[in-house]
Amino acid sequence: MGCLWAARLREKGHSCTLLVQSERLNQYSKSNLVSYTSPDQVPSHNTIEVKVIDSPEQVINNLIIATKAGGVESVLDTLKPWIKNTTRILLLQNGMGTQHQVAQAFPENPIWAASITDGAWLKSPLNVQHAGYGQTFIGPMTAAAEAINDEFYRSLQAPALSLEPVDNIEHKLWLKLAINSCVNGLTVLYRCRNGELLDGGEREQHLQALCRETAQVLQAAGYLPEQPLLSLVTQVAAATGNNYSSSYQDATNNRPTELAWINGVLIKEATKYGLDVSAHKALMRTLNEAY
Ligand code: KPL
Repeated sequence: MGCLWAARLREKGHSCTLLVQSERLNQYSKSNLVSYTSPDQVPSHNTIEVKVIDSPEQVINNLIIATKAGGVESVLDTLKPWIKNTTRILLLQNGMGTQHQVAQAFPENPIWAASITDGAWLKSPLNVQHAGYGQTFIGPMTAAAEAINDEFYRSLQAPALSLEPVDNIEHKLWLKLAINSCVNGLTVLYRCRNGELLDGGEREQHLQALCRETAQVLQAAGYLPEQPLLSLVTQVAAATGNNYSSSYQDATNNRPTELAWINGVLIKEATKYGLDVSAHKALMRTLNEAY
């Protein structure tokens, strides 16, 4: 996602520095070209500055954190000397938890969270394939963000990213979490594409069981969507049928998944309301043992 955003922001003419872990720096070519291929296979290339994360060398004015949820804390620890109270921080993580942690840790900063449905994958370092156009909802997490919301939103526009400001990002994050909690873990369990969960058999029944539990939690938390959750999840699995979910990609590339911030958060929320989420618990147990 970081590469997708960097490529699109550069295309718009924004200056942009990619901060990466030192051990990954040698993967990037000396030309520092970021390549983007649109969903309809139109390529574009832009130069980009790449630096090691612990040496941005100057105070950061605008920071987009595009790591997985599990990486946010250490990124902020590393970058702390370069963050001032006015640094604008945009969080792109899946799931829930990190957004509130960051807002608590930097209460004076303008902080926004995004909920993203674009599909993207890296063909190679700095070479991103935009797999499917999606929607990005962006909403403020702190009062300082609310105060400059319109200006921030206007400055972010970039080609091929469909951005929409929302007042209640929490609602969007919960809805995305709900969909991901039903789809992502199952694609890891059955080692399949999103669409292959709709098999009219065991996988689909498993999906339905997760959806039933998730819908109860959404209802208790006050975030039930207008459309029944099962039909929404089925629609997303079908529309992204050829994609491998982000959790599947993480698991098969031996990276930690974000399921603790997705199903883990759902299970914690269910406990608050005394709701039975045994299908989610069983799924997490199986995956934690397997991965
Ligand atoms: O958001 C996704 C993800 O993979 O994390 C879905 C909607 C499941 C699309 O792949």
